[in-house]
Amino acid sequence: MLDVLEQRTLSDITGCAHDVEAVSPLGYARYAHHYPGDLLDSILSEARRLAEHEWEARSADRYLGLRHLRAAHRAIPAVETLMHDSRRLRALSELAGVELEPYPITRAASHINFYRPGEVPIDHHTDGAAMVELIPLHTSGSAQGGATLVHQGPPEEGRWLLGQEGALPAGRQAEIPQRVGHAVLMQGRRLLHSAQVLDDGERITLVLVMRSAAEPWKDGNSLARLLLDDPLEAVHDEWLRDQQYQARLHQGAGKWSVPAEPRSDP
Ligand SMILES: O=C(O)CCC(=O)C(=O)O
Ligand SMILES: [Fe+2]
Repeated sequence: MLDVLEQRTLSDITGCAHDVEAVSPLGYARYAHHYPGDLLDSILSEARRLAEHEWEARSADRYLGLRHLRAAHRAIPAVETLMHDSRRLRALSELAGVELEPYPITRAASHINFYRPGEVPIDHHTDGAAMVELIPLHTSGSAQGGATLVHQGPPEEGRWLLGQEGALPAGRQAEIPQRVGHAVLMQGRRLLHSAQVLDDGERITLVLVMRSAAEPWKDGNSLARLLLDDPLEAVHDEWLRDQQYQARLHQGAGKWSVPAEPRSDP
């Protein structure tokens, strides 16, 4: 289903042999996605229509400076179709080497990001959820959509450098091109990243959010982080239900229980 163009491991990007917080060895993969053109076209035209009406007034206090439409799959049924497409999920899980599932908190499960010329599209950040798929729906201008910029080091080091220097060393940022027809699967929770400023064009990107089915607790979306974007009543019930689900999963896997055999310490 996917034709991989480029693929890098997390450890190759960060320089760390092991990352206990990672869900997969994958840093990112870029591929030709072959998703149905008419489906993506309908998502794009709905997104443009909604953007005009919905969020212009709220964009002043954007978290991460991002201009985006949240819970896109609720507003646009075609997003939901793509999000739950089992062939897609299988192909992405194969790329990641772990089973991926759609993110369960509706407000944070899919977005459509809008990048305009001359604006910083999104501040440096790590994602809340473990994995995202970035699918450019439309690009224009000389940079043809530009790129996602990824700090090539541990995300904690990148944050420290940002604090000290106010910027990341340009030579250490990987550029992942964002082109229509291609998509990027990225372990954005363990990579500090942002997006290139577009001088003269636009990019509209569909973001489909996922997590590891086996390790759903590897998740940076605390309730506090969700509340930066959403009112409590919009996330509370699903968040609580998911915490209960995770607790049951942990118990089943014995993750929090004491070892069955007492250790014989020397
Ligand atoms: O579109 C991009 O280049 C990056 C988007 C991103 O990092 C995000 O939506 O979390
Ligand atoms: Fe991100």
